[in-house]
Amino acid sequence: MPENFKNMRVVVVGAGSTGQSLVRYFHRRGAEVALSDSRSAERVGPLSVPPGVHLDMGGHTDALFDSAQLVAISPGVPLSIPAVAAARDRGIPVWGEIEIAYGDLNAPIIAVTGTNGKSTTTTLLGEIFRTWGRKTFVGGNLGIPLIEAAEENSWDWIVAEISSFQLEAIRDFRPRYALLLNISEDHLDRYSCMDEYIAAKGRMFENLTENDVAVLNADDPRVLPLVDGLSAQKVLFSSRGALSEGMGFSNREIIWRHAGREMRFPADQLRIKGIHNVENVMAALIPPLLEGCPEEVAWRVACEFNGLEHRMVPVRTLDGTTWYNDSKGTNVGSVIKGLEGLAGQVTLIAGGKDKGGDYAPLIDPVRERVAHLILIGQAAERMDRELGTLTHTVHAHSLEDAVRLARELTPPGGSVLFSPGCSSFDMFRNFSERGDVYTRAVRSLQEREAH
Ligand code: UMA
Ligand code: ADP
Repeated sequence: MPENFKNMRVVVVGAGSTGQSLVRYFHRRGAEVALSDSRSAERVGPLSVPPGVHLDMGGHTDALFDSAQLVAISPGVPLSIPAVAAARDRGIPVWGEIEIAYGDLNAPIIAVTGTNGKSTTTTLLGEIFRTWGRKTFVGGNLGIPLIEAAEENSWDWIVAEISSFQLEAIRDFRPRYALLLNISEDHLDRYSCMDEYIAAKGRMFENLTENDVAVLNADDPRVLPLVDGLSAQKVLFSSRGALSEGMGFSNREIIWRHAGREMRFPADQLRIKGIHNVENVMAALIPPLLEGCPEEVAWRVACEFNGLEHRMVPVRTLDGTTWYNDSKGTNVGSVIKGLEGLAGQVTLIAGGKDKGGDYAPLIDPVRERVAHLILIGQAAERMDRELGTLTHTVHAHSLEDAVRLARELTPPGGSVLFSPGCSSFDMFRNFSERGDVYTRAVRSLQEREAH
């Protein structure tokens, strides 16, 4: 049952895309809405909110939170900031946008979380359900806030990418399908330790019942312990072999065994490459196949899926060197997968805003696969200390400079991989702006003159 928000005093925290969607949502439902942001109005910039909404910019005013009946929080705002922590202490409900959307949405939700592969898997799932003729909303952490789905509440399915930040402020959120792709180090600038990050991810399962399905990566040692004792049906996927029940991978075939039936799909037909993408495809096939989507439809859509921008995209081949854009590689786990997907020696451009994680898992891949390491951004010094002795390492003062250096250093036949392992916010607005800058710099390189 949707809450009745009429005349309720609601404070929305964070004036990004989530906050603005929340303001519009509550305003339409007759609430008395205020929007609070730590940044000044000037820095926040133009807002797409109705006139008459009270704006509390340049800090979070305690008195406003004191009188609130509900605080609706954006994912980028930690629950620990003083104004929010005080509201919680006084018993004022603090809900995230996911929770508020859940209370209103009529359609079943397929929620996708994990450290890497969420956007790829979410998008592919959406494509499969739409091609199957189901009216499907696709959004969440991917871009369009989930709360926007409530405006046209006539969906057959909702496919939502869900981040750990969003899960921190749920109460009843209960997806029909909960997919957990993998867990590796990330966001340790927000969480005090890895256990705290894992616990946030684990909250996706807390309201599941025996009528719901958890789709889980059987190969990841952090995944299964998280769902111990879960009453929901568990469906596993593994890229390390066929499973007697579930989705497996063997001899380049994806093998689905369920309820006494077997289906086989040749992975070489997929356009998206790499074992990590086989995992994403396996996870994305499970909900539609369980829901009765014809296997030819699901598999055709998976095969025709081109992947998303800024994820291991071959930008061009120039003088025998292929340049890859993996600007969305924002943690160590995704850099490792990026390197694994390339043959031969690689020039790696990495760095950006450090997230407090451990670079040690990169030691072996860098030693074995990276001929030249080119470092950019705030993290460059730390990465140099922890990885710089393993291979030839240089610093670049901009991404364009890094591209220029990579051109000089990489012999024909090699690969240049831009997979930063860090977030972009030290030098760019977001990962896509960063990827665009890289792509432009690579495209503007001139061919060497033939001798
Ligand atoms: N702010 C405060 N007080 C604070 C901290 C922040 O007022 O103490 C304000 C900031 O000044 C800013 C606003 O909060 O104006 C930003 O809120 P937000 O960071 O939640 O940004 P949104 O634009 O609402 O974007 C969020 C997600 N951002 C984060 O989780 C950080 C987007 O994911 C998501 O696409 C969007 O909601 C729609 O669901 C981005 C992301 O980086 C892409 N996600 C992380 C990731 O993928 O690794 C989790
Ligand atoms: P997310 O939304 O979780 O950040 P994306 O689909 O956008 O995931 O992919 C982000 C990065 O992670 C890409 O750069 C890609 O190379 C890498 N990646 C994608 N899928 C996986 C996976 N299943 N396991 C590990 N790395 C992955």
